[in-house]
Amino acid sequence: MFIDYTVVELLAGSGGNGSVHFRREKFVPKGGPDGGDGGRGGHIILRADSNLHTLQDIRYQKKYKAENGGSGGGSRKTGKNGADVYISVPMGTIIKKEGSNDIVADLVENKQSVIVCNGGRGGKGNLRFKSSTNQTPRKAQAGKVGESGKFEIELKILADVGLVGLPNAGKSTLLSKLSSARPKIANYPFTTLEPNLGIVKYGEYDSFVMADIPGLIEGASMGKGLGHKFLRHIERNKILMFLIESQDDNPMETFKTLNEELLNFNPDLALKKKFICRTKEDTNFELSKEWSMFEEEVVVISSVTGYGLAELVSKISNLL
Ligand SMILES: Nc1nc2c(ncn2[C@@H]2O[C@H](COP(=O)(O)OP(=O)(O)OP(=O)(O)O)[C@@H](O)[C@H]2O)c(=O)[nH]1
Ligand SMILES: [Mg+2]
Repeated sequence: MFIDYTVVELLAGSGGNGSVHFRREKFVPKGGPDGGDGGRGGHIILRADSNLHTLQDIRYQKKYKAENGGSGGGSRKTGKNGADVYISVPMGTIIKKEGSNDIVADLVENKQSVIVCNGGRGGKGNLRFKSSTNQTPRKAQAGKVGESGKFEIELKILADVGLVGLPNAGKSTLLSKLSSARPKIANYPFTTLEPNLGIVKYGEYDSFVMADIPGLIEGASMGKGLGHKFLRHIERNKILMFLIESQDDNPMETFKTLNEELLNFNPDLALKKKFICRTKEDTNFELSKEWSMFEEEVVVISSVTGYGLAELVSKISNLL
């Protein structure tokens, strides 16, 4: 299952208490203070893992608590630090404080990590309170409470190219032709129910990431069809590619519909590089490469015959 949103409660560990203790040895009649500091509470840390692609693994665990720090002891013994808790998430994960738009962290690189809740500091032991005027301090500090709170964890896919189109436009078929991804393909609308990612290799060593998003229909940004739930996943694509079938009688209208849904969702999407890809060329040979009524550039392809695919890949690589 593709899970891209969850809310969790995070509690870092509290610091251990400092110790009040005096040195007692047989032949040292008046040993001074030797109480050690408490240990730090465990942090809660989120870490990006390139092997993960959804928040599936963390959807059931709603609460995470890190260990408390140990108390300080006699003989200047410092308490043990509480163990940190690591939560692994996919790249593209954003963390916000619940109900606020302030982004605590945005994990975009593999192994990037961030402390979301800091463990509490350990309290100072009485050894630290010794001074010229107070040789026998009987006070120590309590450990600080760890940070805690409710956080929204949201995944916004990071892809180079996002495929946008009406249901059945041929998005998944294209992705399966260009990458090793194997999304479900069928001749009915809404075959794709969750985003699929594929890596498109070209040249000797180069590649880019393509995201196949469920089909959009008019009203998607208002919640119609499946579209709106997934629109957030094109916000961070570098290029948007609009797929429109060759048999479409009114491609201009289709383009406008798709574009409006995107802009209703997020006006900033207007700033993205975009171009149009007429699909299923094999079903309408009238379409020539040069033909265009759009301001945007147009590429014509057929995923069945392979027509135009090499040109499409080089176009995308040039744009990137
Ligand atoms: N003739 C022909 N058929 C194609 C081509 N590309 C896709 N199709 C067919 O079009 C239908 C829809 O293809 P999909 O790739 O599932 O379309 P989609 O855009 O992913 O559809 P949704 O996931 O429902 O939004 C399938 O029956 C495909 O076999 C093409 O280049 N030529
Ligand atoms: Mg599909």
